[in-house]
Amino acid sequence: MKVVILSLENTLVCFGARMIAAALREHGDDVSILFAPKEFDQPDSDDEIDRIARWIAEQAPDLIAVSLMTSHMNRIKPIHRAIREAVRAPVIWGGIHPTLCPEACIEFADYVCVGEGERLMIDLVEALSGGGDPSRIPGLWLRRGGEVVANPARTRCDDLGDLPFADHDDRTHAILFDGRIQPISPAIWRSFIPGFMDTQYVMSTRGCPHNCTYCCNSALRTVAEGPYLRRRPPGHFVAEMEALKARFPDIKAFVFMDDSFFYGDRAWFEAFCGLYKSRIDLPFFCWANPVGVTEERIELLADAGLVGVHVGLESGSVRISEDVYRRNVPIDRFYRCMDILHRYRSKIVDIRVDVITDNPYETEEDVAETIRVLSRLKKPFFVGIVSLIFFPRTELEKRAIADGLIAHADPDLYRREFFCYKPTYLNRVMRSIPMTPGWMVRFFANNRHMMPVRWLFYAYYFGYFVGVRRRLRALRRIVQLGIYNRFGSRLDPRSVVVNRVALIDF
Ligand code: B12
Ligand code: SF4
Repeated sequence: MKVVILSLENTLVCFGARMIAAALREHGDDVSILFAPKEFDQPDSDDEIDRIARWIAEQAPDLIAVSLMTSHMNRIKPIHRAIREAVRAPVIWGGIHPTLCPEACIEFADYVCVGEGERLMIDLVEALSGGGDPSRIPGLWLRRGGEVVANPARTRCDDLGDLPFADHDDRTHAILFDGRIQPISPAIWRSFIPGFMDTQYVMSTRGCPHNCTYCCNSALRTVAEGPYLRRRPPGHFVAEMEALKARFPDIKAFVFMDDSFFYGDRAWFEAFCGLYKSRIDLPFFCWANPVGVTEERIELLADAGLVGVHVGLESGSVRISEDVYRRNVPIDRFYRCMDILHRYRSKIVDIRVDVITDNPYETEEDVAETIRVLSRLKKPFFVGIVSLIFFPRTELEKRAIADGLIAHADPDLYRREFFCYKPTYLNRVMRSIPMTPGWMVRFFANNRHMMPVRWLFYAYYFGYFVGVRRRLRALRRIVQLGIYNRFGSRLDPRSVVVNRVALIDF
């Protein structure tokens, strides 16, 4: 069967679309992926929408599959209308948003996939091509006459080692880039990678051992039966990277996108690190919840090539962390995690602490407390600030609806970019932390009610921090990126990574 998959994500990572493509390809289907990456503030022009619909029609698909996050809902509607006008093939929507809000998606699509899609898509393709009846496929929602059929969820796949590797066959992929649909050239690929370093993204797990209220894991774990937290065998995970390295010889680093890479027994880490060192031997980055970061794990991973860890603090206020986010990360565990990472500073060059801001449950004092916690950390480190979005079906969304703060599925909530936090005084103080002495940060936060202190901070912030310093860094970035682009394939991966990290500007 001919299947066209459409992805609207703003990068080319797109694990969901690539996993569906890989499963169908293994099943013997003819699959193409169309990537249509855009930022939220870049609407699609009529011409672009028309090109997407025409390109899909030219492939003469038997089935059209669209992968969606909540934030893509505003973009997909006009595109979907145009596809409907151009092609008669049925349309299935899947991904995190259709999984969490199938009732909203079945108003548009013929089929909606709730949960993991690899096996469901094979069942659907078999039913559609063999004249079978798709109406009993577990996890599938569909419309029959005027009725919606909502099949019970499908049990999660419990052996990730059985799944094929994500699809990277660029010959069957196309991209909407510069207003037209074209093949993915190395130059286009690079323009989607921050810092222009050749990086590939992979995941060893599905699920997360934690259950923070603002995160989709709090909702996802309830949508299907079967084990929630699963990990690929080390050999399967490393073999995928080996295949990627062979296919993209210029790769300089891997990014492990696992929700929380740091969990599980020592045996997994030992086996993984041994294989990774001997077969891949490239720098890698990952994400961590502080409670999973132990000296034992860091020692093994740093030796295997770990160069960057993004640690979730989210809030330094005990009230917000415990009562609102239910993070179960005591502040002393966070400090211990940061101390461990700093002990491996010679190897781990990129330490980033993520915090959530713009939370209506937070008082100014809560934000100031987060700033104080960050101001006490040893430098250098970066702060990644994200603006709280109440994603649908999360525990925090339910609480905010009950408290009358928001309405469920308000499209305006999802139009916002994660990283565009409000330009408040305290958010700016937070942003300045990596480059500002701790005592000065605390002075600005503690005396925030005194006007002269605010003026002093703004003079420092706009004059030096975003003014002179920013321009100097921009200049340095232009020079270094020029060097990477010209000589990148000949440079040592670790030195590229270290230099690239120095260019990150939070
Ligand atoms: C890796 C990751 C990324 C990566 C890659 C995303 C990707 N899709 O590959 C990057 C860094 C690019 C990314 C970006 C963003 N992300 Co993100 N990301 C994740 C993360 C950690 C894992 C997702 C993943 O790839 N899982 C593995 C794959 C295989 O699973 P999957 O995508 O769910 O796909 C399966 C099913 O959903 C289904 N499926 C998927 N597509 C389709 C299509 C069809 C037709 C079918 C049948 C089935 C199907 O089958 C797949 C295989 O089983 C999740 C957290 C999580 N636990 O899900 C957050 C998460 C998805 N991200 C989130 C967000 C908010 C974002 C951003 C919007 C943040 C921002 N910058 O503002 C951006 C997207 C920006 C944009 N404009 O597109 C939210 C989404 C919330 C929501 N309700 O939409 C999540 C859930 C994290 C959270 N806050 O809770 N993300
Ligand atoms: S640790 Fe991170 S990924 Fe896991 S539930 Fe909490 S926020 Fe989500």
